[in-house]
Amino acid sequence: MENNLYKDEIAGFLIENSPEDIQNFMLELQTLMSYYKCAMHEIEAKFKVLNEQFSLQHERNPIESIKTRLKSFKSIREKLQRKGLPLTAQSIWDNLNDVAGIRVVCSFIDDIHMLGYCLISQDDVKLIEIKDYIEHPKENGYRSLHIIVEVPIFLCDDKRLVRAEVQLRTINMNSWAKLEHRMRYKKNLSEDLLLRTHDELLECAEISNQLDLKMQAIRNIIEK
Ligand code: 0O2
Repeated sequence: MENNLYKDEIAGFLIENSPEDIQNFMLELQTLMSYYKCAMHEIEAKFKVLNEQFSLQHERNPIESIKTRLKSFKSIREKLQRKGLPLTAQSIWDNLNDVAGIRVVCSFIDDIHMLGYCLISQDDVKLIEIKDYIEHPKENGYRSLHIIVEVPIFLCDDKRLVRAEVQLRTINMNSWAKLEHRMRYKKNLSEDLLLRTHDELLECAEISNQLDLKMQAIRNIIEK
């Protein structure tokens, strides 16, 4: 893990704190982040195994790509602030479920729920929460399956249970979300611009969903 992770951001933000406090916070944060990083590796490995096994049995890979990310310090700070919670390592550990993020992009809609189910059925994975934005898309058209899980990571002399957010999407859902994220999500756009782009983006999400459903139907025909 990089020693300088978040260093400048933290020093800039905790400007009124003593150098010792900042140093301690950074050390705690670094330990925490290394746990989150290990949890991401564990979960990524689980999906790679599932992909491998599925390709042996069905001669195709259900996973197009897997990406992992640690939440940025800015994002952590803003989320805690929004929830009225203190910015401490303990508070991050207790309250945030998405510091470790794993995004799994799947070939077909059915693969999403199949892979999600396989993950939460594993006996070292504890399901914390599911948000199914595929069954229930967000009002802007955002679709993805979000699963918060807790997995063990094994250290030399200890074991930690670490929470992480898994996002499962199709290629089309991912393209839409990436572009919407770049253009609109959490951007300070004017009310007018938000209004003017809302319906267009929603329409794009619907078209993208139609494509997913058609592709799924074609695959079902081929596999019968
Ligand atoms: P980033 O930059 O992707 O890391 P909660 O955790 O329940 O308090 P939260 O965080 O809104 O509330 O949870 P939710 O609904 O599970 O959404 C978390 C993540 O889903 C976001 O992460 C995005 O990655 C993605 N997401 C949710 N809604 C949208 C959306 O409308 N458009 C796009 N493009 N992505 C979305 P972060 O941490 O907010 O941002």
